Amino acid sequence: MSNITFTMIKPDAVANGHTGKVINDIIEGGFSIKAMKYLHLSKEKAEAFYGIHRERPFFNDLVSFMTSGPIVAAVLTKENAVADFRTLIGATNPADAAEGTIRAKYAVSIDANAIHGSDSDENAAGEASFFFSAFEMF
Ligand code: IDP
Ligand code: MG
Repeated sequence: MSNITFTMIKPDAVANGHTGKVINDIIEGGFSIKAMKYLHLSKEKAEAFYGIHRERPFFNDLVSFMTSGPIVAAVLTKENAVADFRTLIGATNPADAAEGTIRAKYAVSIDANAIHGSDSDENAAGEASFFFSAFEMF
């Protein structure tokens, strides 16, 4: 599964009208969309998705932000997908994100940072199957 990654266009980027531009950047970046959906996360689902961050001080703020509006979830494929997608989106804090990256262009702050990207092949597989059935990713 080293050629897949999982992404979410976060509520800030959707609310600020950046969905189309972000999808365009993803395609121009060489990624193929294997599955995509537009949805509004429940509190329960956001808490489960971010379970690995449960002990971090920003956990409650992260869950309330991620449930504040609709998101776009997608599974992407490309050679070296996880690392290349992290490069395309830029650093967690948009103030540190390299010029031209999705976070540098569209993020508002370290929490409202426009987009999620998986950090390992293992997490990419788990996150993709959290949102999509095997048949939706066919
Ligand atoms: P990543 O999204 O770049 O992988 P993580 O450290 O996995 O960053 O954090 C997950 C998400 O939690 C971030 O994308 C951001 O929305 C939020 N976050 C991370 N660090 C902070 C912080 O210090 N304050 C508030 N929110 C944060
Ligand atoms: Mg992360």
